[in-house]
Amino acid sequence: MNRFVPLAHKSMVNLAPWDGELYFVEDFVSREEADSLYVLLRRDLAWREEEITVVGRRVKVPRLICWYGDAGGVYRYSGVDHMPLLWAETLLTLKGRLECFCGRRFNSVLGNLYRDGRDSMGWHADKEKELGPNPFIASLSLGAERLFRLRHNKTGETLDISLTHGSLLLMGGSLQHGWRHSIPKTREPKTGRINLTFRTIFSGI
Ligand SMILES: O=C(O)CCC(=O)C(=O)O
Repeated sequence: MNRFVPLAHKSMVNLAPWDGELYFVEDFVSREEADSLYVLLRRDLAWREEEITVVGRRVKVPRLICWYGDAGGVYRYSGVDHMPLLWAETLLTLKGRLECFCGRRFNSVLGNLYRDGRDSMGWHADKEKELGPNPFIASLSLGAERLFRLRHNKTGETLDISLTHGSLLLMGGSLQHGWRHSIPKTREPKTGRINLTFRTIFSGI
């Protein structure tokens, strides 16, 4: 069983009642650091609009994205191949810190920029074959607080977590098989939010 227990943090509570592991660290980075990371990453990362095909129609993804990582780590989702840009310095530093914290290696990061409350992410699970049998994902949030909603595939039970500025969410074990997750649109006035999901791509799977 590919059960994940963060090496230095065995006391963290698994928030998933079953089928997987979900840990939340509210202040992974301090408010001051989160403020400056947000400004730097919003300005410097290569944010771009993406289009995907949904029932034969081209539609714009409701957020901006960017993809960085080791050379060769191609990742396919929503029918689109994502070729990584080579690591930006700030992302590499964050990756190192997350690797120490989690006791895991990452070789890529997907960035999502939600410009306001109209930007969102639909229901999905991160279980593409390139992520291995039980994907482990470290997800850092910067900027406006947004709701992260999980729904269990069989029972329909939902779990809500408020992803705050500077917080870290860890997803592991069978979570991506038992649950789907989303960032719903909101009518509340929201400023921008950056989310970075550090992942491990297993090439050649
Ligand atoms: O923005 C978030 O916190 C969620 C990101 C996410 O679900 C993903 O990148 O797969």
